[in-house]
Amino acid sequence: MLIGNFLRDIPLMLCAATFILSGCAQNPIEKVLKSAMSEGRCMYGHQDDLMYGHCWSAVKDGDQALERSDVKGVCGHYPMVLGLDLGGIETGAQCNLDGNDFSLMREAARKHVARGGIVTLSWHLRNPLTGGDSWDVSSNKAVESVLPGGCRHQEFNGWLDLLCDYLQSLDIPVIFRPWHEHTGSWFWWGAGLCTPEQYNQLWTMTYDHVVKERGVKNVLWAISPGGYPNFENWMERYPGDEYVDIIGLDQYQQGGPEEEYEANKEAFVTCLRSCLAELQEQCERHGKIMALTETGVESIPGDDWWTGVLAPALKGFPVAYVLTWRNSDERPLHYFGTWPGERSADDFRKWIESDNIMML
Ligand code: BMA
Repeated sequence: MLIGNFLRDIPLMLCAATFILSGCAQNPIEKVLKSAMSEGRCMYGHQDDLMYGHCWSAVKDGDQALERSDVKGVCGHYPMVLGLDLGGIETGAQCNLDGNDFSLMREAARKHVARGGIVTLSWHLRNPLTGGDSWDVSSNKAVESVLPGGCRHQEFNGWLDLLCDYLQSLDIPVIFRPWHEHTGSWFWWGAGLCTPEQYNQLWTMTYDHVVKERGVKNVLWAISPGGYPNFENWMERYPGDEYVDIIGLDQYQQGGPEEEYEANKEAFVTCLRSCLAELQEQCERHGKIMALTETGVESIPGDDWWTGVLAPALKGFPVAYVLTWRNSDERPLHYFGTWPGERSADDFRKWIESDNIMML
């Protein structure tokens, strides 16, 4: 069943308004996510949904209306959760790493919340030591360099200040999901590039700067291990319950030709289910919100990904939201959500109807 009516949105809007006016510490998103979990409902999210999509771009067209959405084009509803990325905010750039103008992103975030939705922000920031991007893993000293006593510590505090300026300028409650997929080694803060202590210190230093020093209170903090975490020890890289509100997971199905996709579907469902079971255990133990913070399969090589893969993977887990990654406007095969005319569009509609998925 779709929930898109105005009445349903009033509580979140009122909450957001009260929150903005009072500057109170209670983030209203928390309540909404927790009720979704307890009611066994899941929200759908899509990265950059209002900014651009398959072969169109509000950014390039300077479209301030921000009404277009691939997802809405398919089912008549916006996704409940809008993902945006802050990569580039740390350098004072006008646009993020994917070419999104930060001012337009602010508009999109506010508009989305005014419509009753939830915004989540990831951060693919530059490598502070090498000057490369997030994926520059050429040095295992990058994390160490930004910690107290490190050669980039001062400069990094300046990066955090630019981040805080932007978070404060939003004037809406958001989810912030920094230092993600840290159980893999493809980002400079990844497992192979720093010790668990350094990772945890990176997180607490970020949190203390943002929350305690700068007083940014409009943020729920989400941590998300990624890939196929080694569950024996992944909680070594966890800063502590007082620094985290949501524990998520980023996990993708391998793309490729349809035959391969068909052949590995079942194994992916099994793998994702076993990871979600671990995640659920930790979320329950630590009293945290559970989410599938990133997922998808590039180019969706089958007609039934939503009901045939995602739905069976999620079945029975109290996942507050699931977010599929972006539909690039520039790379026609780099999409993880559906769009009008895309082969799984019918199946997407079926999924949100039959699985009681929350949309706007
Ligand atoms: C990755 C890809 C990149 C993009 C990055 C940050 O998964 O989509 O093209 O720059 O996310 O959005």
